[in-house]
Amino acid sequence: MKNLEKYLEIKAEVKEALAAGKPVVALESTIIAHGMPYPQNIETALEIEDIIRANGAVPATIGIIDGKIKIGLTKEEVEFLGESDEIVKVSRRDLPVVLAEKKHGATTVAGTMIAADLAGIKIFVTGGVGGVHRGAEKSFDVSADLEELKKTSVAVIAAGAKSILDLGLTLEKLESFGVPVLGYQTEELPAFYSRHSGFNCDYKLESPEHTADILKAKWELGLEGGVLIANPVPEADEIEYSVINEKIEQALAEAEEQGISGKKLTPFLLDRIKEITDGQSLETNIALVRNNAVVGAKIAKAFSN
Ligand code: PSU
Ligand code: MN
Repeated sequence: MKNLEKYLEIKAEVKEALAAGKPVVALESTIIAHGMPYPQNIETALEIEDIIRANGAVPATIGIIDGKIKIGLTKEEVEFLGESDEIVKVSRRDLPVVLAEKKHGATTVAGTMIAADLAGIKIFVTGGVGGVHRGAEKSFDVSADLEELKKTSVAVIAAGAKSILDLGLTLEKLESFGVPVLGYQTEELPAFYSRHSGFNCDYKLESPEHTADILKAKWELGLEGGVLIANPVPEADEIEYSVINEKIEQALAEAEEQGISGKKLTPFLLDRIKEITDGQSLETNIALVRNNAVVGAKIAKAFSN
């Protein structure tokens, strides 16, 4: 690729691991800048890196500083993205502008998949992916994350999709796009805060090795595109679907009243749900990301063998 170094900087530790074929796990930064409040955003981001390390892989948190995509942020850079109000939420359409104008950016699932793929990282851990929003038949609000899963060959480990989305329509889109939705030791699609959604995954993953075999089969065949690995929140940390659904409906109604749409919608909903649940949704969010980090590191290890 032409001039890649102009736009991309890989941290030494990550570069060495990639060169040696060691397991590396990509992490996103929208969750830091726009998905969680300060200071839990920074604490969680740093803790997740430690969890990845403790499970035998090298973490690469991805973000944009001064118009450069950083594959592996320093602690100071994570803190900066978590503290500043000047961070652009960067999906595919935002990337060229933020790089050319030398701005700071936090990458979404789509933005992080693009960057990870450019760096040669195949395994990516996050909390939740974007999808088809409820009411999308009117608003047309479908996350660019889904289009990215269609074309970019990175495996995304998430706790399913949040019920701020229309899960049924999200699954239909992923099916059309040829994206396997794989339940990690579950048949049911988890719904982020809750382990249950009433929808099924396409297939059940038994182990990290089983997962790695499927990823290899897909990409060695040249079947381009991502895979969604849905890993349910631990039972002790879940919020029952019926309980959280009521809060979500309240937050959605407020968003509509206030005319909130586009890239602001997901952060608004996350923040309101946290307030409405007295912080309980944030606790659950942190717990599920931790759990995804453990599973993601194990999958990265199996995949690199
Ligand atoms: N879901 C969460 N937390 C998040 C996001 C989603 O529970 O922080 C972020 C991710 O970065 C995801 C993005 O890629 O929101 C989707 O935004 P949108 O719906 O605007 O595409
Ligand atoms: Mn959207």
